[in-house]
Amino acid sequence: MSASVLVGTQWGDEGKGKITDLISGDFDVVCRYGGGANAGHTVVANGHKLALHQIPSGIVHEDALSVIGNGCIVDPTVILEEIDTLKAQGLSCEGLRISGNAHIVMPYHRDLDGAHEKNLGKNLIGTTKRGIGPCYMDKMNRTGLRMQDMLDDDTFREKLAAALAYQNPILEKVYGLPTYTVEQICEDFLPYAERLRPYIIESSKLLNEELAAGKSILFEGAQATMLDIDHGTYPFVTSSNCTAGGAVTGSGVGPCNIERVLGVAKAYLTRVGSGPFPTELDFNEGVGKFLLETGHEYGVTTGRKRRCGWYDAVVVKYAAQINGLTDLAITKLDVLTGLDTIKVCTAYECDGVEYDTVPEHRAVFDHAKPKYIEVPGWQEDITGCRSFDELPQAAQDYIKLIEDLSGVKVSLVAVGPDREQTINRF
Ligand code: 2SA
Ligand code: GDP
Ligand code: MG
Repeated sequence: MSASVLVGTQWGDEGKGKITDLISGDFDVVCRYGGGANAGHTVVANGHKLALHQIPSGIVHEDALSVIGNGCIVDPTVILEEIDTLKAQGLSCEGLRISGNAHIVMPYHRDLDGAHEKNLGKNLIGTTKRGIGPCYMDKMNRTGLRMQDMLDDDTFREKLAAALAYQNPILEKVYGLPTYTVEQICEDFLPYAERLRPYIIESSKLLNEELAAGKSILFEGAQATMLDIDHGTYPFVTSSNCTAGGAVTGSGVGPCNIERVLGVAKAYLTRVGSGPFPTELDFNEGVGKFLLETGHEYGVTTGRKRRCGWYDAVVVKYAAQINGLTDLAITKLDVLTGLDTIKVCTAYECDGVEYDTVPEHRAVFDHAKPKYIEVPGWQEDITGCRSFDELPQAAQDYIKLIEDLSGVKVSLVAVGPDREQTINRF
């Protein structure tokens, strides 16, 4: 019995899709445990580039099962588009399974997400506008619809009628938005249900049966530690538990099954959306612009420019604690090539007090000023390196510094987007 969790250690887009694809060949099942179509996980392999939002990145390995766990929320339009795209690329979706307990993202969730953001004005969260917050609100409020409600048309209509009796007044009276009728939504959703029905299963049962049969599971985290609803920079976070603990509640397997927790960290730092970011650089000039352009830092789901900054060792150390990391994968090391020197944040100064861990109180973290050390960069192209020894000394030292500051072994180093462009130190 063994399960591993792969989790983002920063503010997302660390390259979780690439690392999941790389290691998922070693697992029998790959399972997403949280988030929805807000995620954008890129896989580059065998000459194909895939941007996955809902479906686990393990889908590329056709003999593995790809499970969307109960902790996820599913947007039927996005997942059906994704299934079509995968099939058009010659990939079968026969291994796809969707938890009947996963909640459905409805059209009104998207409307409410957009309207709420608009109302927040300059304090907006900068969401992906994929209806994530409103859908999880409905889940917690016990007014949501679940994938299992799609198994029977009459049940779907009945649940939808109850949901609309609650949602329509909010849409109309709070936000001045158009309301929905049951028929209007059923016109689109009943055909969606028809297509999705074969994939809907009792996922916790399946996952536990797989474990009992000696099969291995990789839990693929979406978003990241600093975007976690409990442990991130609230309220500038997503609405799910992205951290390793979410793998347990978001899938229904016991915590003792989890043997390893692999944290993915970018060799620098990016963030999309609002919220504190102590090591942020101006992406219009200098190193900030260099990272944006060299790293192609644009959102996979929304196309937004990502905010860029220096590697923040305090954030990754915090992620090591919150997730119980056993290993780290450092990605995009190649993007730093060409810099004379590289800065690494090792502590914050917050209102005259030094912190070597992320302050949990927002009023403190909002004022965090980074304290840096500066280390030599390297000029050599490292995209062809396949062993640690092939890396220039300065790049090796940078990785060792990351290990020292996080207390976690760096077991993988990515030096390019392709599956092959990886140094394995496991
Ligand atoms: P939401 O939509 O309610 O989850 O947004 C809340 C915050 O969470 C951030 N968030 C993300 N951050 C990084 N990457 C994400 N996925 C896409 C990608 C993002 C994109 O892979 O590039 O395309 O813009 C993601 N999803 C949510 C979001 O920016 C808010 O700060
Ligand atoms: P995820 O959300 O964590 O899966 O990350 P994204 O897919 O949103 O963003 C990561 C981007 O970096 C994608 O375009 C990847 O193809 C790319 N990428 C991943 N690893 C590397 C790497 O080591 N070097 C470079 N240059 N690009 C990488
Ligand atoms: Mg992403």
